[in-house]
Amino acid sequence: MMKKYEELMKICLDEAQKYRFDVAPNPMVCAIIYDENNDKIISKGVHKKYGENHAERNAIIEAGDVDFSDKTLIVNLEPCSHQGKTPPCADLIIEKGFKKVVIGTYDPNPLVCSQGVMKLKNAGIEVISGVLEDECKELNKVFIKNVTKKMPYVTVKIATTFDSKIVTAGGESKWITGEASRAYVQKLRAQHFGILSGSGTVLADNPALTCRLKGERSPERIIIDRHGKIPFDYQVFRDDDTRVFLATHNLERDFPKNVAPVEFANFRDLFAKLYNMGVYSILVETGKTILTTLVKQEMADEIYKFVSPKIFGTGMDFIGNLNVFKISECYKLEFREIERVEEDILIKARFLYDE
Ligand code: AOF
Ligand code: ZN
Repeated sequence: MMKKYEELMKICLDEAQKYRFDVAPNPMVCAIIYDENNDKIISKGVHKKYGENHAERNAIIEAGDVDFSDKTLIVNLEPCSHQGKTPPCADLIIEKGFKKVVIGTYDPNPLVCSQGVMKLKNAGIEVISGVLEDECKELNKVFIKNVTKKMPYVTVKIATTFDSKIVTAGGESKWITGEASRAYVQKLRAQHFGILSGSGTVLADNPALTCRLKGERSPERIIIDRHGKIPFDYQVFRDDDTRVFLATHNLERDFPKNVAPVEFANFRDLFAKLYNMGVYSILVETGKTILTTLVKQEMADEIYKFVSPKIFGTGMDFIGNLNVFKISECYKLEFREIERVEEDILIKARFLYDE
């Protein structure tokens, strides 16, 4: 049966992710009601919009007038136990008399946090947890950070040579990685709420920082420009219905109406402010200086490093001085995945910080 649960959980993950931007800062959740005796899916329910029905409730409504007493509910997140904008799913599941509940991962929301499972178990429902747990956590990594830290989830994207260089000794940086890697970055942009870049990169390349994939949404732009050096006719400031946050200390300018200046003390302060304005995840695409500061301030959650099979020898390293003199002082990561992207390799790694 475990293989079957995994197969159904995959369907949940697939369905849930379609509503990433509509449900935020809530998690992406899908529930399936399954008849084990007849190997049949009875119904599917998805959490589709923040403030509206949770996945379990939608699956139950969709099932209609059914006897639930021999049915299994599969859901990628622990059913909630609290009264939020909607009533507790665990209570509804108990009321309907389900036989079994299969969950992917526990809900880290301090208001739920394994109390949903406890309620179900106390009511005599069999609970199986941890089905495709890693995948379920990965899907909702932004929610997990949001609900536990009230901060956006921050992913740094870098493209380097095999010897971790980002610029040649002669000052060239285009292009280090291949076309497939650059197309992959477009997909990443579409999945993030915000994209962050700095004045160095913007002044050098005048990038648009949009997602150029058809039908996909572009992230909101966050530009770090402490001294207000970037002219407002640069591409990042154009008015295209996407909010632009300008992180700056120079408030003396007349800002275009689509540009919101944000004063900040450090990255923690800036990110907390952005979180409160609905920027729940950020893709950082900057140069060495900002990346170094970000890592020093322990504000990056994850790094996506595209490595191209080229060697520059001398040139600019992707990261600068972190004041690490002893190995025991180094910044630590955990490798999560390695993917081949045509001629390049993508390494996904998570930062490990002491709590
Ligand atoms: C579930 N199923 O589909 C979702 C859950 O304000 P509310 O009522 O929408 O509650 C939001 C919280 O409920 C959210 O922070 C998370 O802990 C949980 N989300 N739970 O059982 C769902 N979206
Ligand atoms: Zn719920």
